[in-house]
Amino acid sequence: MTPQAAEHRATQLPGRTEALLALLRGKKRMLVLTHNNPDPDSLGSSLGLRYFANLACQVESDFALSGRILRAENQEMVAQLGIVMTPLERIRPGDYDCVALVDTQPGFGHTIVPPGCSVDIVIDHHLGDDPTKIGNEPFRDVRCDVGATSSLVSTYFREAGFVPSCEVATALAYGIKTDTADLSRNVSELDLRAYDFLFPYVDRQKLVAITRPQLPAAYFQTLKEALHKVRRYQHVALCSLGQIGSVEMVAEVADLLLRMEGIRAVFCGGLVDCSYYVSVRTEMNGDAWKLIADAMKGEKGTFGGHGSVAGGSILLPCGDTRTLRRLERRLERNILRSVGVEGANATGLGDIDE
Ligand SMILES: [Mn+2]
Repeated sequence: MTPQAAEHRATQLPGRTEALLALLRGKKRMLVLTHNNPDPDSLGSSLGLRYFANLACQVESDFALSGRILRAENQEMVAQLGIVMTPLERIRPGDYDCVALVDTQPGFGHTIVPPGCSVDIVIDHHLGDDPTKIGNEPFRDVRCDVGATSSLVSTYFREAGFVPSCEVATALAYGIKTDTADLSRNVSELDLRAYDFLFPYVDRQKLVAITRPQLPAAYFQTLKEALHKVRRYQHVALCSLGQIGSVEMVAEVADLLLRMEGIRAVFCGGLVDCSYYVSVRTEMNGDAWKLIADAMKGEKGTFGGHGSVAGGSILLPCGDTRTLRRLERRLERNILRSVGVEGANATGLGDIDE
């Protein structure tokens, strides 16, 4: 459909898509921001929003990267789909007349909005650590019952009658897949409909390449060390990794442990530089947010989550091993109390030494 035709149809569009188009019309250059160390959902939704804004309203855009692209899958996604990113420190806010934040919100701890940027667009599905704080950005589409921000962005395409490119469709579909564990967790009607809409345009070869990338030998070494530190308390698995080299190991170990028979909640943490990162996974009523809130009570940290997945971080004085050990013990105690297995005996995964 031509932009003129879309404009003509705009009065019939459902409210949010229409409001987004109205805001984008007349804008020239948009800056898209997301959280630090973007995950597939934030990469997918930012690519999708940029393509949508260009197709619908000829808005040019840049995507600012803060932090790094961590998991091998995410790096493969960037390579396969040609996702172009500008390091945040090279961004000049004065170059943009529109700022969008996807898969996170202003004020969230793992999110940097450069000084001088006022945010026009927020598209997200997370509950923040203070649900009473609600922003008043000109366009705000925050739906916590939806599994992925990529589903919200796909819905704008569908409702406005635009077709995503195969790269954009693949990115959005992979964003939905990862945030909903292949449409099995945190999944709503809107996610299913978005995935159905995207699927005919998805490059399935690229999608498979992204899902199963090659891994360096060092990855398996780190994984081996991490598995040594796993402790089981009935249906709960804890893994306090201490100091680690790569932050992605925290979430990867958490994902892996939730697949262990009999395990229904996982808490994994590790220190990288001066930040202690935590990941929570649960199948107990799907409320990872409550578990991480309980675990981090009293700590000076930030966290967020939805459904069965949550994550957070706590700043620590650098190089202080005793403070690190104490923090790990406090977090473990809190989580065991929260899931009701306080006082249970711990067992390791077991090997010939134990
Ligand atoms: Mn997400």
